Amino acid sequence: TTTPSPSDRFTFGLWTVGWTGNDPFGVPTRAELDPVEAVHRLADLGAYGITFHDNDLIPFNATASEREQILKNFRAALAETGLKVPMVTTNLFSHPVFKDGGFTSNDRSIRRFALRKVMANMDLAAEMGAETFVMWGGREGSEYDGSKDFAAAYDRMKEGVDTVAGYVKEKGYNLRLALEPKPNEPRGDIFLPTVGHALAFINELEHGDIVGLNPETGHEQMAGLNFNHGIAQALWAGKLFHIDLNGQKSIKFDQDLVFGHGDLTSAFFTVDLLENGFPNGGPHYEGPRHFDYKPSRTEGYDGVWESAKANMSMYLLLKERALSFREDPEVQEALTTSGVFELGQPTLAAGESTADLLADTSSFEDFDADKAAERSFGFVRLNQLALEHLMGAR
Ligand code: 3MF
Ligand code: MG
Ligand code: MG
Ligand code: MG
Repeated sequence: TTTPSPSDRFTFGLWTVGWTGNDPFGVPTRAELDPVEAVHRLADLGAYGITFHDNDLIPFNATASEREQILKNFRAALAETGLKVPMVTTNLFSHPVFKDGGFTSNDRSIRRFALRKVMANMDLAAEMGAETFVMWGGREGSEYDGSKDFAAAYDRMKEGVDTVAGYVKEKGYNLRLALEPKPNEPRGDIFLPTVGHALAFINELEHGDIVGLNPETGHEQMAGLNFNHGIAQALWAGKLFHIDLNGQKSIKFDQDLVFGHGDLTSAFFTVDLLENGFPNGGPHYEGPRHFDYKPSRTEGYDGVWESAKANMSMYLLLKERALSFREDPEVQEALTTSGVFELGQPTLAAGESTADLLADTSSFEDFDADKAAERSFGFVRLNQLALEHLMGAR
């Protein structure tokens, strides 16, 4: 079935369906969307939750009483629909004060303001029952290599993330932080440009135990990288805390297309990994299926809701296709022929030492490399089977 229900755990950013279509070359093409309406519409479509940046909901300059009124209406809509808020994130990129970044701005007073803005938003996230707190540092970066001390920038990034992660622990909040890598846009080059960079950074943190990743399909693809390699490494490292699913067609600006409307074959294998896990077992993704896309600015609100539906339909169709792929006995046989299950076997025997390996002449002295090189792995046949399942031909 391609009819979504809350048990599918689909979530949407308020800024996705709420994007009014402004881009660097044009003004909005749609009217503002009331967050209360967004909650109702998404709930009607079968979504599980909604996520937001502080300023998607509460304007930057809102007074305390305006803030209370907005939150009151939003909470009432959540209560009425049962929609959850599993993730909250902070806008450290729209206001001009952040034009040189938040945690890594060259201006110390701006860095202190950014920390306070994030901490205030963590209080809200905890109150909303969110479990994940995403941090996308879109303005943390540079256009000119001489404009910043890169080592100091990473010191300040570490200081910032450790400070707010330490705050979560002090407060006893049930929140984990998820860093979202992106190679560029809006900055010419953004710090922590890929999943790999972010994983290495987390290893340097004091509070890295509660810091993981929120990789986005299009962001890895903008860097020419394979999204599935990225999320697999994050999962393997126990760091896939959250995910931003969308569509991107090759290396260009951040398109934020509907999930599956970019590289469809890659999307098939994303869903296969999220739903079916690794062929040899291992860590499984447990979080929400979060869409971070933009309804094209050619669309009116009819098209906005069609596109929201399309994300969930694409996911469910791909899930159905991925299950049929894994269940096909011919595929299982092809996986075996291709050695996919052999890779799950440790290279050394249990307890085998390097001395034992050296003593095993079959591993080297008597190993016939030319003979082993004759093996045909059958990867093309395996991929053809995947594509036939993807196209519904099987
Ligand atoms: C930008 C993004 C961001 C992040 C968000 C955190 C505006 O390309 O992807 O969306 O996803 O800030 O969730
Ligand atoms: Mg993005
Ligand atoms: Mg994107
Ligand atoms: Mg994103």
